[in-house]
Amino acid sequence: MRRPTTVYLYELAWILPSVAIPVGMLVALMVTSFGAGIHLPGDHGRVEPAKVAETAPFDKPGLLELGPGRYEVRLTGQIWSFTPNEIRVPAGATVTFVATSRDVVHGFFIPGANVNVMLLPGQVSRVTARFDRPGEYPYFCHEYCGIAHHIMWGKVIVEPRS
Ligand SMILES: [Cu+2]
Repeated sequence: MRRPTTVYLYELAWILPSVAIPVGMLVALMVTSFGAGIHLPGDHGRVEPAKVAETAPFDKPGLLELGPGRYEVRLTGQIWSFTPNEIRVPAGATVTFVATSRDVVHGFFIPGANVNVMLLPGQVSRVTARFDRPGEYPYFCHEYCGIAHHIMWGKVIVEPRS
C-alpha cells in the first residue's frame, strides 16, 4: 500500500499544473491584449454585399489622408482582385484598412505588417498597421476563393520620406 505522503505528492503534481496552465494563459492574454495591443479583428459594421460598390465608404475605394502620417484605405476584395491593388504611403505612415468583400469569403494578409483579416461578405473589417521601413509590401488573399485565387494580390508601396 502507498504511503499517504506519496499520494499527496502525486495529487499535487496534477493540481499545480492544472492551476498554473490556465493562469499562464490568462496572463498571456492580458499581456498581448493590453500590453501589445493585439486584438481580434472585430465586426465594424455591416454592409449589403450586393450593394458594396454603392455604399459608403466603399463607393470611393482607395487611400484617404486623415491627418499628418495617418491614412485610411477603403478596400474591397472581389473575385479575383483587390480594389485598390496598389497603395502608396510615405514611410512612418499609420494606415487603417477598412475592408470588406463584394462576393465570397476572401482574406487580406500583409506579411511583414500586422495585418491578417478575413473579408466576409456583409461585414466590415478594420485593421491598423504602421509602415516604418520603405519598400514594397505585397498583400494577398489567403482564403481560397476560386480558380484564380492565386492571382488575387496587390501591394503597399512605402516611399522613403524626402
Ligand atoms: Cu480571394
